Amino acid sequence: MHVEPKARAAGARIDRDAEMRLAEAIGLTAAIGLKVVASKIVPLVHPTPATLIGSGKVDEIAGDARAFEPEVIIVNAQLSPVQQRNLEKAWSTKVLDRTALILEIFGERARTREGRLQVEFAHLTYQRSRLVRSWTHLERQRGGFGFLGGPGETQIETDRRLIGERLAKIRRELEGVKRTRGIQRQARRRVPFPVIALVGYTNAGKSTLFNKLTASDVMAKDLLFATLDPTMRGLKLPKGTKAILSDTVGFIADLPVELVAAFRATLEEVLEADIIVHVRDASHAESSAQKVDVLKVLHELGIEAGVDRPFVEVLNKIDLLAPDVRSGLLLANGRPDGPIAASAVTGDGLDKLLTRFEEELTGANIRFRLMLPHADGEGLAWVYRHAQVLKRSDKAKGVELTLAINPQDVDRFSSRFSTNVLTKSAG
Ligand SMILES: Nc1nc2c(ncn2[C@@H]2O[C@H](COP(=O)(O)OP(=O)(O)O)[C@@H](O)[C@H]2O)c(=O)[nH]1
Ligand SMILES: [Mg+2]
Repeated sequence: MHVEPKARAAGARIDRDAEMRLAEAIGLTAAIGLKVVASKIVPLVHPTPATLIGSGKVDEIAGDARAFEPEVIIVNAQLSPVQQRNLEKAWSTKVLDRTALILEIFGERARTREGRLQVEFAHLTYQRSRLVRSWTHLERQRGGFGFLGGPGETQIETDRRLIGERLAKIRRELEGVKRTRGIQRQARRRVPFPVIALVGYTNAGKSTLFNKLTASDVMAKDLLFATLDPTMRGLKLPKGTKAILSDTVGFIADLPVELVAAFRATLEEVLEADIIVHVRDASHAESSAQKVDVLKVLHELGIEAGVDRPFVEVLNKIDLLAPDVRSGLLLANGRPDGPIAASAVTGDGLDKLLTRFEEELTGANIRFRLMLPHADGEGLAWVYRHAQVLKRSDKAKGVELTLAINPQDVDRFSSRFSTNVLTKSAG
């Protein structure tokens, strides 16, 4: 359910806003694996202290709750602890507000130690102020990350002192983690393939694109960690370059301020990416403003899109645009540094996108041409394991290969093959 304040709930454009916000909330709900059985927009004329929305609406939704018997009702607004409790009573259903929903998502997605601590911190701060019956149940049911483990929520409520102590401890740990962050990042095992990270607003189509690009790809099965982490999957590009595609939570409109640090922490993984892909909803009314937000946050994270690493902009959902606009955008797709217009649903433009990924990845590598004697089967095997074979021709003298090699592997390569190299060039 989305609650639309009256200040906004007037006029046709505003209706569209409310629809968009409801769509976003539904997307966020789906992101934590819940199935949405019903949704509605509730206009808010005067906020009611006890229940936020008016008693007529509370009754109406109580009827919906009896009809659909949901596990949880999500109110896309901030509820005070009292309002949450009253609504839970009126609807005989667990109630999550917007902050709780977003925290659930961040909790599932935070992977780095700093990320987990940031989310735990935000979660505990939130919990300290309210009854958490609904939530803890939800976590248990979905096998979520269950911050406090064993103790029941009544105990959590009655012992705020414990939460306070834990918060203080997290704060100290966070300071420690921040100090050593640089060292950890260097030490972290590099994924054996380049990583391509999808960023952008919620609902831009990141997950749809992620699934579409990796769906028919057998490589997903080859990679051990792919099965461990559902947001990373293998991807084989048109000429055979292998990469890992990584999905992210994405930006959320009107993010509650107390969640900003936790949100950033979920983007930590992006810092490691070799290519950053900004997925935009080209049909969205606020598409340009969203782009500015995304670039700003990336900048604040220390990522200079297009400067320190390749950056690709995707204008997604072009199937929703007028045919002439769509075909105009598709025509412009070939331009070297321009955006790629695409539709994750119809598949339009995705071939161009994959080609761009490959160009960006192989272009950053060092190229070698070399001649390997036919007898050097071991050398050939090494090459196929560690380099991208761009071209191969079998000649009488041996096998002539053109390779692209990751800069970090060049030393190893050079010492093994110094006598075989014919030419070397960048890019
Ligand atoms: N028409 C259309 N809908 C799309 C496209 N890509 C995604 N969607 C829809 O947009 C909504 C949000 O997509 P999702 O992938 O969950 O976005 P995410 O939040 O960025 O991961 C879903 O309802 C998708 O079906 C597209 O190219 N065209
Ligand atoms: Mg998604």
